[in-house]
Amino acid sequence: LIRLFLYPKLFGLPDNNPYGLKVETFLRLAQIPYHLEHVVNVGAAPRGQLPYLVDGATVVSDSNRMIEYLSQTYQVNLDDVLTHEQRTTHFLVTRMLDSHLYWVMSYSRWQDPRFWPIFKAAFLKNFPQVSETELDIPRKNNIEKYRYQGIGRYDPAQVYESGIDDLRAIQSLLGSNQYMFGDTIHTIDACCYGFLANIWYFDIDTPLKDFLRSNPLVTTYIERVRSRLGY
Ligand SMILES: N[C@@H](CCC(=O)N[C@@H](CS)C(=O)NCC(=O)O)C(=O)O
Repeated sequence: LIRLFLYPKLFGLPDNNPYGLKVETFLRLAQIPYHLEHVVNVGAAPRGQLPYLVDGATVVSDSNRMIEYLSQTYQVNLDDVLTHEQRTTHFLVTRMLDSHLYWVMSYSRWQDPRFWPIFKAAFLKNFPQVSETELDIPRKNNIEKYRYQGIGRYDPAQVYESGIDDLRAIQSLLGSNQYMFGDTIHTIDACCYGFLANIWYFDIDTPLKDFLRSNPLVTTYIERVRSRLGY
């Protein structure tokens, strides 16, 4: 059985981390059996990052490489009919979410003093193995990362505006479709869900969540994807 190593559950989601939730959602949509291993210690992870998966003797890290591996190994046909243009859109959307929106979401949880206490309390409640002081270590590291990445040098309002730009792009591509590419679900929807669900189902009213709240076509889309996942 495939073992997926990921961060802890939160607010009813199998992972509070968008990369892990993306892969978990893909596994569900592809109906590939798996076992979840929730951890916070990244010591055993390739490159010291979660998520990663172990399938027999094979270890795969990086959410997109994992999805590629699973698609090929288990002959997943979710994306068989996509056009070249749709495949390019998938690539660009995934890049935007992974390399930009991720930082804004992470900043809202770990750095923003309005939301950090709520995130911390929820995290500690769900994962009591971790102490409050232990959680201060990733916080400090993350704040340092935001500074080096650059996001930490902007005003909070500017940070959120740049994340809302990403959400607006998703909203625009989705339009009134059922799923990103029309009436049928594809891997891109697992990728979007990993991020959007981690905003929408969090009991933390960040400006990102406020934006989603004012866009019912997007929130209905998130609920529609979730309704296929069985939790
Ligand atoms: N490109 C990777 C990104 C994974 C990643 O950034 N993981 C971060 C948390 S969101 C991590 O585990 N960081 C641990 C650390 O840096 O100590 C993917 O798509 O899976």
